[in-house]
Amino acid sequence: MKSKINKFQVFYLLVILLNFSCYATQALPEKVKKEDIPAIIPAPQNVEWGTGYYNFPENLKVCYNTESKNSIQWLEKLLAVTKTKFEFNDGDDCGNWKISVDPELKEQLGEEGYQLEINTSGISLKSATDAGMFYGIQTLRQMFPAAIENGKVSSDFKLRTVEITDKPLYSWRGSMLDIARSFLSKEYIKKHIDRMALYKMNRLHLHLSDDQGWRIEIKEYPKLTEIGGKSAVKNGRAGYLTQKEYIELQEYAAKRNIVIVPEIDMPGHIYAALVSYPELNCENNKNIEPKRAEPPNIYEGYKVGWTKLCLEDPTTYQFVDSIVKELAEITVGDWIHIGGDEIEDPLYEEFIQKADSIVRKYDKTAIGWEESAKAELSGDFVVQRWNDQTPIGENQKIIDSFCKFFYLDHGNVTDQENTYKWCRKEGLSLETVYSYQTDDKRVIGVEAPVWSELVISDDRADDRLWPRSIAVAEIGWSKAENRNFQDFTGRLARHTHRLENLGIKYFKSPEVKWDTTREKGIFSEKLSKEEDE
Ligand code: TNX
Repeated sequence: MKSKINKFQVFYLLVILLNFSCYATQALPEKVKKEDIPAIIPAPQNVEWGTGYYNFPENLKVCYNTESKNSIQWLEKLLAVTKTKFEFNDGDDCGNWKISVDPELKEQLGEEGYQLEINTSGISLKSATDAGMFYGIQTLRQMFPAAIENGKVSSDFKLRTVEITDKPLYSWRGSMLDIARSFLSKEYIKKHIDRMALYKMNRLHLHLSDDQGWRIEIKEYPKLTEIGGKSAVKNGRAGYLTQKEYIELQEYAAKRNIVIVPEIDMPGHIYAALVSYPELNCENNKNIEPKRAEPPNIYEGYKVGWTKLCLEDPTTYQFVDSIVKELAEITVGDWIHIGGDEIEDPLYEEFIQKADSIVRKYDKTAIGWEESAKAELSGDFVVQRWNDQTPIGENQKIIDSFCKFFYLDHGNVTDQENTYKWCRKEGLSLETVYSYQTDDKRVIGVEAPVWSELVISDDRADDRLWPRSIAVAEIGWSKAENRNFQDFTGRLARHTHRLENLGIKYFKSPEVKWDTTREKGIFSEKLSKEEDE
């Protein structure tokens, strides 16, 4: 039989297909409004929403393959807060939810990607790794009613059909907590890890030492915490993590695909160590203004750049070696951050090179603030860029933390109380943070620091971190062409109850139409169409 399709029809079909693929990431089926589809943050790379629904069942059979065994605990956790009865079975064809981790998908989905398909009869979730599966489950979590975040929900909800293929733009999607100026407890840090995980962030940098305090137990130098752990910035909190607590935090983080990156800030920002071990002062005290560090004179001020290790004294390097050695022994991640910011010294470059080789000796990779790039660095050294004043080698890896986009100790709005504004006088609005973009090929990701000279309570930390960290998460995960501030704030508004149910004391950024109208809880994510009825 002769084909009924002529070449014009083929041409039109091609035009339609091409158009469709160009807009596939934003495509919505006809008559479906944005408000009617789940608000996924960060925006996935590729989504095709359908028009149908999968009715969440009262009884559910989940079928998983052996490789996904580690990850299914997260799905169990999610299902446990619904009233659905569920059962998990190892096999290929034992239910209409299919979970599979398949290393062969690595080429397509990378280390952290996943594929989620919801059709009218069930769900399929695939990834090449545990991390990818974890993120697929986080996406699914954001499709469930917000009430799951703090209580049980009835099973009477439905999920829109969809096909998602998603993976991150950057491998480094970081948050930094300065627990040196003012301490944050292990419990707070765990909560922070949970919140980061919901938004697919994967690096938690802990700034563990500074002039005002030393926050990690070092067995060879016990006075670092006995003396240096007892001080803090004015009105801030003292304290420290024992090695046991640090390890516990790391394990908690690792389960959620988050690597803890410890920083010992050297050779500057070091008063707390000098006062704990005054023998680290230079003989002539030239490493410190105005006078030698000696107990009981702790430092609780705000000035930076006025202390340093004694760089001409060989014992300094024994100290650095011991600290890095102990830290490397208890750190599972690949990186140790050596600080390196804000000092002048003729021996600075030599110090950075020596510290870098000590870090490498203990099988870790060094990270340093951008000033480190003044020294000739080893190829693996990662530079954390904060003010773009230091030229960085062509092949060096970079984490972007530009203060004008990412220093969350700056105000959410202009002149917010208890915030700095030295880097951007009008503060860092949500839109400012969101507007960061680069085509610098050396950049492996982004990280937003919360310095804590003025962030001296949990509530303040929440206020500075949220919702701006969610913007950081989207910048780190979603490709620039999938990002749009208006669309982002629209989705964020629909996370209002989720954030509240998680107990986050977030700043109510005026750029977001926070959802104050809808009742909190079970039906907060009900489809708008149904609400109109
Ligand atoms: C800069 S930039 C610092 C911190 C301060 C912060 C205050 C950099 C690596 N260090 O020592 O806490 O400004 O905003």
